[in-house]
Amino acid sequence: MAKEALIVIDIQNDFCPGGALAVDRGDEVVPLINELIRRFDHVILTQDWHPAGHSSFASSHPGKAAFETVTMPYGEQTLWPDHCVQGTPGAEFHAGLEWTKAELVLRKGFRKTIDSYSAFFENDHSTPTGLSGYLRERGVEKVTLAGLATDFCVAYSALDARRQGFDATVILEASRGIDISGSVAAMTEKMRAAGVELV
Ligand code: VGL
Ligand code: ZN
Repeated sequence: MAKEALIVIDIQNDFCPGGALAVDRGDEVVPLINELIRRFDHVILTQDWHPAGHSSFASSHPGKAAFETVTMPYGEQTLWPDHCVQGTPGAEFHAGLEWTKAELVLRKGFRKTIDSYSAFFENDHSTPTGLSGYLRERGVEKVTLAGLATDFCVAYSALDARRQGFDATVILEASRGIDISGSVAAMTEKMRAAGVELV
């Protein structure tokens, strides 16, 4: 049987109710993800991890508001409220997440000039995080993903997993979306078309 890993995406305070970029009912997934963590032999967590003044923050673009877009050298970038700033409480994992079993915590979005939704590549789609190499070297062929947010970090990670030749399953019940003008439906369809198993 193919070696499998669970990738838990961005279960951080800022993406939960009360956080800077709260995903509606984001905290509801925590018990489900804890159950998944117990079930899997190999667990990886991602952590959105931005320096203060990151280029994806609307506050870094005078005259721009959160959820507007700007054109970066690498393409269109949605702007966000300041969130998941390195070392702040908002960047910490949700207190209820039973994450200590994790073999790897992969931080992303730490370069000031480029955002990274995907656990595999930054938003230029070419700068690798190293995750593909880590998984391959350890013989992992199949990844199961869940977390926040369905339409951004979960979807981008699942699409890149397929691009990198891994089998990929997304547990929708253990994920929640931000949903900017239909982005959950659009990204769900993209994942389906790319051969991501949606359950
Ligand atoms: C995310 C927007 C900005 C996510 C991270 O985890 O989906 N979304 N940074
Ligand atoms: Zn972010």
